[in-house]
Amino acid sequence: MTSLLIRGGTVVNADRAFVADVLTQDGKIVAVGENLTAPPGATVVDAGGQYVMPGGIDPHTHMQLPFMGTTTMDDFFTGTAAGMAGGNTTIIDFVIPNPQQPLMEAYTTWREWAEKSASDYSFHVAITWWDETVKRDMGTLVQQEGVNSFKHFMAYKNAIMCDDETLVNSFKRALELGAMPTVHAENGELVYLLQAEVAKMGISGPEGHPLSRPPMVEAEAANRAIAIADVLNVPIYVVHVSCMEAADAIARARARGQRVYGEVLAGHLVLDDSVYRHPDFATAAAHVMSPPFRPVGHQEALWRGLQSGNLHTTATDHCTFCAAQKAAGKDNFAKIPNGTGGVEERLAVIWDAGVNTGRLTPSEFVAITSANTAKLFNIYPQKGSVSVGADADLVVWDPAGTKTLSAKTQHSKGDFNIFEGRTVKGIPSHTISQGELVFVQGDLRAVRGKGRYIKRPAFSSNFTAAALRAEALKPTAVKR
Ligand code: URQ
Ligand code: ZN
Ligand code: ZN
Repeated sequence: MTSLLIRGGTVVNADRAFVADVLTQDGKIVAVGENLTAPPGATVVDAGGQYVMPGGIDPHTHMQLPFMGTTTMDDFFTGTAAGMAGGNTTIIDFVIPNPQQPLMEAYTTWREWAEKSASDYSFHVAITWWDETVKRDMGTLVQQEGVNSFKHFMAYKNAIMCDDETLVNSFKRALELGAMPTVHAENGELVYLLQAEVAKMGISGPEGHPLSRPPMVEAEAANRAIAIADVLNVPIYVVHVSCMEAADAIARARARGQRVYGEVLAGHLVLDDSVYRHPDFATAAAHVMSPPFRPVGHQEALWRGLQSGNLHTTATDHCTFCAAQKAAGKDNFAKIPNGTGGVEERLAVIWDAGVNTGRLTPSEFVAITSANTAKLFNIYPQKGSVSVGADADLVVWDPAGTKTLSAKTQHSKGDFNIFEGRTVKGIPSHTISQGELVFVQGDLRAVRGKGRYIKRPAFSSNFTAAALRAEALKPTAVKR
């Protein structure tokens, strides 16, 4: 039996913080309380002066993703290992079928790739095309494979973009199944046209990237996806909300009582679009991701969205390409593989910029880095909570510890760090995954293949109620 006692810390859950010891046995939390006794042979961690929080859950990563003619630098082992070095203990990644590829075939491929994961993982499945077999496979994925979320890329025309017909059919199917539709909200037709327009202006460098994807390109798609979800009466989760216009669209819908949820990337909270005007191509290209980092002002709107409860989770969209890969777009910014890293840095960046500045309490930090994701994707309190019966996925957080973030010291296989040079105060001293110490004072002890696939049950009650309400609201035939 593997026992671990975390002694003398302050436990922080999304609802409250309190002084307590935490005892885990065989990968589960078995006791949370004061003055717990360590069973014989138990490992004891001194958490004095530190916080004991649920391990981070990153709901948006792309490990080993084939994209834009290449494949990301981090695979499921290196990416999850890097996450654990930063206090992250679960990722929700993406199965992204090619158009016309059977969903179950893509799902099987990604499951095989993820076998090497060091920490627990789960999958959203992207809907990149539509026919009756897609509808059938969505049912199989929900009812047999524990998938309860389906992603829709409204951008990336001529690749994985889905049109309104696919959005409508898939959202409706998600409601039937009790699954959450999620969207990458950018109008791919506008992006395609603007990329050509910017190129015609003679702009080929990375500074062209944000010019081809202004905030309104995101806001239009967010509003459209929210409206479709409203008409169909299905909840919706908007990934990487990057601008005030999209955040406002979510806030307006929520004010009308619509179930809309928003995700924010750590990068969008602290970086701005000046990165694209860096004179060095490699540096500017390293920041090319979509939606782009925005002009100063949008960052504060995102923080306020998190503080107000109109935005709910944080993620990284960890999708790392090295300089040689990014150089594919040397003469045409539209060819620069889109993606940046962050799975190791998310918690420390958000603690430093959020809690240390007073924007967030420690409990709000736990909510937006772990608990809310667990709740929205139906794995709470197995994940996202320091409570008896929950998985022993924990991070011991040293609020006085400091670190300067750098590609030189990161564990990701990427060769760039979008937080390069940022000194943060508040870092993990210990990460515990499945009750095992996997990161101790800088020593990463990730084990290849130790991670488990986490099934996420379909929602039943609230979705069913929504479906019933939609039925009840159907206009009855006028009796003449
Ligand atoms: O769009 C995404 O989320 C994937 C393809 C990662 N790349 C990115 O730029 N966000
Ligand atoms: Zn995206
Ligand atoms: Zn993504």
